[in-house]
Amino acid sequence: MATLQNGIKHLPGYLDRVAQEHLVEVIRQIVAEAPLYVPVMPGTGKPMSVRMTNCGSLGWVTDKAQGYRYQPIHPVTEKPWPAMPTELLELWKKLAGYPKPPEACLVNFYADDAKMGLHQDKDENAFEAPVLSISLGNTCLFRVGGLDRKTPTGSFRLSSGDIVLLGGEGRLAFHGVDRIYAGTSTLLKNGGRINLTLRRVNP
Ligand SMILES: O=C(O)CCC(=O)C(=O)O
Ligand SMILES: [Mn+2]
Repeated sequence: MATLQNGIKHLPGYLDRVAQEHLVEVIRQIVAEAPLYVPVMPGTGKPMSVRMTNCGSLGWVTDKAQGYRYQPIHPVTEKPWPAMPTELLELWKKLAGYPKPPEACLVNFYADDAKMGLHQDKDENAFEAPVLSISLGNTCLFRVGGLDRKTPTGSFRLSSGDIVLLGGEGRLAFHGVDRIYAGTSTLLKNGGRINLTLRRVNP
């Protein structure tokens, strides 16, 4: 395990291939019930390149009019999000060091040309809890900075099965995904990358 700037933790290869394949199957079932949709930026309405869905009692959503927020229903189907799978609850219990379970799991799907700009995860009211991030599929270049957008950033690769914990001082660190490296994993038949982030929203 590597502890990076601000105490951010990187656990390379935490999930073995069997566990990764199982999680992909679990996510396929979630996506069948709660389809991936194209999120748009608040204000401008500019579409993001990542497609999203959620599971858990709350899901992170964004749209032009109401912006970033958590809500209990899918913005397109207007149905409650699928339940948080036990596999994810178990990972949180082992790694998060926080007594309450995560309420939201944001599922991000990156096609090989998708990316995510530098941002903070700050729409939660429970910064004492970490954000636990799981990478599946193609490798990405992940960028992390400090608590200020101007703090110099560093970047490293996240591969399939890696876990990152944004916790402690690093909970509000700026981070983003600069690029996906096509063809670096055989986990997802059509390429791309899945990222799952487990979040506690209420203290
Ligand atoms: O894809 C990743 O590794 C990070 C995703 C992320 O930062 C987010 O969804 O807030
Ligand atoms: Mn984030």
